[in-house]
Amino acid sequence: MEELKERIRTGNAREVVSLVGRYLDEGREPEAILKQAMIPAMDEVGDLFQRGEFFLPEMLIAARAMKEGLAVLRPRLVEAGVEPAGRVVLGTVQGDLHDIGKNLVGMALEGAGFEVIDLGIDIPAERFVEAIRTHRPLAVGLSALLTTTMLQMKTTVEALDRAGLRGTTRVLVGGAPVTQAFAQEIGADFYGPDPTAGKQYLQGLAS
Ligand code: B1M
Repeated sequence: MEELKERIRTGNAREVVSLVGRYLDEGREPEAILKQAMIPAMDEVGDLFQRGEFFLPEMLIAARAMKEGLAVLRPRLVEAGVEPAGRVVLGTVQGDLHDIGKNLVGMALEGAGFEVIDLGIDIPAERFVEAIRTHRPLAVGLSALLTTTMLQMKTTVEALDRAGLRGTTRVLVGGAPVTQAFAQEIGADFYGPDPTAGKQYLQGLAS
């Protein structure tokens, strides 16, 4: 599976799709393809990014290759009854249209075997509440890129509190203006400075 890992690391989506298809045709277990090649490859990409050895474009093309490979693999995982690592609702808060960071977080989580329900951008607190009631996720991830909209994270946390959802759903926050101190101040459960940190936190919750 080294070849597949390498193609994900280098972001060669076409080759990733073709290798995943070939491995499946050869009768390899979908779960083994995911857990022995695809997840470790994305873990490595996340580590390289955290260490400053990979930059945004490299991470983006690796994540895209992973996503395309997962699209081929997912139906076979479902057929084989492989359960996701956990479910996460994700979104950029109300008033905020930035989604590049959020999408990276979503891809890192999918790459780690989580089911991601991505609500998109400009999401009001009530829609997060609604989605949590519907999907019963392990956690909700809130992203904000503006100093003005990060205040919507507080509004959202308060709405989750009022709806009585904090006992079952943890709140993960991230985005350029967000800090550990801010996360604490608004009562979020975790501040993720990057997708890998967020993913590791959720892996800890899921295990
Ligand atoms: Co905007 N913008 N923008 N913009 N934009 C910034 C954020 C800004 C810093 C630029 C600047 O002035 N230097 C500034 C904010 C200033 C502030 O609030 N203090 C700004 C502004 C002012 C604006 C507008 C108001 C501009 C205007 O219209 N006058 C406007 C606002 C629109 C709105 O949201 N209502 C606006 C619009 C836009 C575009 C639409 C043009 C575009 C967004 C396109 C898109 O996202 N699809 C855009 C962009 C691209 C940027 C910059 C250039 C890049 C943002 C980005 O994608 N970074 C940005 C300046 C900059 O950062 N250099 C800027 C890359 C991304 C991977 O990083 O999102 O931080 P980031 O995600 C990181 C981590 O933060 C973390 O993981 C990622 C990888 O490490 N992370 C999480 C993110 N979310 C997480 C969630 C987690 C965990 C980790 O858990 C849930």
